[in-house]
Amino acid sequence: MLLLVTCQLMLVAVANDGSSLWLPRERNIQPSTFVKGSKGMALEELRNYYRGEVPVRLKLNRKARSGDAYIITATPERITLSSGTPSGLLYAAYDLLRMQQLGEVHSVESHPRFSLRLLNHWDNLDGSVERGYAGKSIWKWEQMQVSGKKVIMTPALRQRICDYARANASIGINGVVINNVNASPKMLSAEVLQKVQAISQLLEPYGIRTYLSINFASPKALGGLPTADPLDPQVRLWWQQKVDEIYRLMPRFGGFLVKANSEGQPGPGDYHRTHADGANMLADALQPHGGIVMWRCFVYGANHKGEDRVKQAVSEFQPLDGQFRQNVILQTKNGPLDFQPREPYSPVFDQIKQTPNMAELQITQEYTGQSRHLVYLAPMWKEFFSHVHPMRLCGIAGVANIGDDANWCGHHFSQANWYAFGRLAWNPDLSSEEIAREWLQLTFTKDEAFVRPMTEVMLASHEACVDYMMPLGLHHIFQFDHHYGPDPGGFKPDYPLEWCPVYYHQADSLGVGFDRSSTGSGATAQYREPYRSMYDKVSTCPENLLLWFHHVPWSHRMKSGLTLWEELCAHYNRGVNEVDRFHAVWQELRPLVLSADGNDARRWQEVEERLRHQQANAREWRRSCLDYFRPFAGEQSE
Ligand code: GCW
Repeated sequence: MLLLVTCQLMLVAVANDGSSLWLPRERNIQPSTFVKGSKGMALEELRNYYRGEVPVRLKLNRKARSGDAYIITATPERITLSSGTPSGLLYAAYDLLRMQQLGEVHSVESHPRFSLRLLNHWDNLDGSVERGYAGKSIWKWEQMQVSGKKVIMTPALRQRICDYARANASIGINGVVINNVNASPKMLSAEVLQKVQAISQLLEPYGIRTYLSINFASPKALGGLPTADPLDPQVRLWWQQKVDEIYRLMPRFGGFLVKANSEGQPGPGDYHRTHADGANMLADALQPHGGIVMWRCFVYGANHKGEDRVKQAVSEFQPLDGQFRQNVILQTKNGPLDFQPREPYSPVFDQIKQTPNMAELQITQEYTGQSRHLVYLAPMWKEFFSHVHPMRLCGIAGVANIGDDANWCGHHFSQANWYAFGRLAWNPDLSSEEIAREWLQLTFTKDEAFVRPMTEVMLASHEACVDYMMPLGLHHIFQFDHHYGPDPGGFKPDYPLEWCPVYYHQADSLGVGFDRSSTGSGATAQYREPYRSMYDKVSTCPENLLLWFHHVPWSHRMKSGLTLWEELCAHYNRGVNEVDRFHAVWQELRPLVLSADGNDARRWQEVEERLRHQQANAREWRRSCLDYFRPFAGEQSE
């Protein structure tokens, strides 16, 4: 009898696969009657998930001019949520639910620091995801059938998209670009646009606007015009009509994201026009509808071919500053190269003064272990904000790490990066630690014996990754194309030099590192003071960026007293030891993870396997890099 009962209980306890993210897991069987007030998604969410007995009132004050800001007033008798917008109320509702989950409800006044808090999906129409490590795209185009003016979607797809919208809204994300910046012209076909409309209708109740990446050659590729020249009247008319068509379908459509004349994508340069000509043409079409253009500064290898790659964005865009329409925003990656484990900030943020700037961060871990390594990115993003003050940005975009894997992000701990991105986009003053603690408590357990050591692991994980991959400012020594493992000797004569690792470390018998100082490529001159002078000299350059800016002799004495070579070895060793330590902590915490809600064996095991893999990878990085650099440094193998 006892055995039977135990078996039944085990059947009931379905393995936690991570699909519920950080959100409350238990829905009320009967919607809560304690919640009253203005209708909408906030009311629905609280009815379903609020479990307290203190009555909650939702007040929508349309006269308030504070956008999505909200106030929660909590007294022992009543909790009042108020905002000027329905989405503000929704954010307040999620804040209340979060406090409920964390076990302490208090009064709050909150407002978002950035008005644009966007995810950028690099999802393709064929279901693949560029740099996606969590399965296929969540937009299942084939599960949407267009029938006349209607789109019929499978219930599973509809549910997944709503869950996705809900997760985003719970952390304040208010817009999504749903397709890859390497955009197919087909994205703007009538049929696909109808499907986009169906998606946007599911996102909208959660305060999320839809945006699209466009292919600049669409008038030619899709519209059959002989040119896509932005100054051609027919081309301009084509875009105008396309934009009008989009807004007829989606009156709250957000606008376009554009990658032009970069890595083979078409752009205004194909017609000897500038980026401003291209952006302004689109801006003119979008302006009557209130739409925006986010024009990417990730441009190299075109007009400034041959120049140090990290200088090219400033060379290209700085002369155009002041020529863009008001509804154009320049979107720039945090660093001047390409989402490396550590980069200095991009000097575009210093040099573009008259055009609004947005920062692009990469949540998907293309260069930080993909979905195999536990690397918590909040500390890296905070480092960026410490140089580029959030006040200088009007928005922030994160390249999504979301796919159709059950747990959304491949690695259970990669969910923390999605979460941290949203929380920082709302409030960049939150500390990495606060966010990690919060996420761990919501996602695993509130037990301090678990939260404390795992917070520490998360906080140490980014620096560990830098140490075992590319310490002291080394960069881009990844294997070609997939960018996963190490290849410090990588060189392919048929590839652009700026894709080859050897171009970036410049190792020789004298030293290692890329001289970007005033005696080298002069990239340091693109920075504002005090950074310009600081980065320019070996003696003042922060050691964690030394080899980014300087070619340094192997015998150079570091602050520790070690030679450069010895210091390099010490960092690689530290990185490996750190991952070993993370694994040991995770093993020790097994009983706590498992007892959290009795069904967490699966998540524990999946993280365990990935940590073992990370350990092996960290060793591989150390071996491969030190073996490669050793002969240059004139050292004998051990
Ligand atoms: O990081 C590089 C990636 C490309 C990506 C490109 C970009 C979408 O390797 O896959 O393309 O940057 O940001 O445009």
